[in-house]
Amino acid sequence: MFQEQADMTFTRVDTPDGEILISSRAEVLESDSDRATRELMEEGARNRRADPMSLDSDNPMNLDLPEGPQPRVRNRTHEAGTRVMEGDVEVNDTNIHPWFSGWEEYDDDAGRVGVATGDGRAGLWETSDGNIRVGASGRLELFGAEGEDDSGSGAELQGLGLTGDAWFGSEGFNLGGGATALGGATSTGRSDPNSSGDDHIRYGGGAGSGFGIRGHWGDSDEDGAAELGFGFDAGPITLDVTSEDWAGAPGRLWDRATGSEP
Ligand SMILES: [Ca+2]
Ligand SMILES: [Ca+2]
Repeated sequence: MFQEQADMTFTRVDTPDGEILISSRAEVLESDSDRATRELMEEGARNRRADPMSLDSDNPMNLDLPEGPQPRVRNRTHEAGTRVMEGDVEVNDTNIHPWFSGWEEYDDDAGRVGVATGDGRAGLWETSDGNIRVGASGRLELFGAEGEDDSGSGAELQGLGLTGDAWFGSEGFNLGGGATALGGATSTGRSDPNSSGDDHIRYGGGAGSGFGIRGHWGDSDEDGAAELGFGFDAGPITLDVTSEDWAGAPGRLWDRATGSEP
């Protein structure tokens, strides 16, 4: 519904010839939204006068929009919650990210569980941990679950999955791919920001085949001591080992095995 108000003004004018003229003038009172629209159009007109060549069909008003395509707010790896039958291809100025979820429960801290999931990345992107990666990675799976506690101990399970990675990042690199009918891995270790002697091991296997090599040099507990290590997939076997202090690792492993860990 559109409402308009007007002020009417009547003016009497006595001419030198003795005539009396009555003039009337109607002034339409502008609503807030009308004023905003008028100001927008005036700004567009000013900009077009200042730079006539800059007019384009995406921005006919020629307003001062930020440069380039804008990243979408919704980002699957940065948002906790439940998703049922969702999918999209997100594109921003550094990467393309196609994904779909049949059903998925995702939590940045606790982990995720999903049925029918596809997730791809290509370009340059930031992970939910704040690491920067360049390259490509992809994953298609009918069932997948993974979880990890604060210490870095956790478990993962995958059923009917395909993965591929070719990326280099601030926390390591990953090159390889594989197909899994049913596979799982478990991890144990310590991740303590008050200790620069943490170790971590992840190992697993299953019915499947893949080949991959990985390097690790991230600092996930942000204590200034990088967790250096390596990993590989060979056929049905997967293994990753990292340590903040490889020289002291044998002693700590001995302490842990004998139950004398401090
Ligand atoms: Ca540490
Ligand atoms: Ca560290």
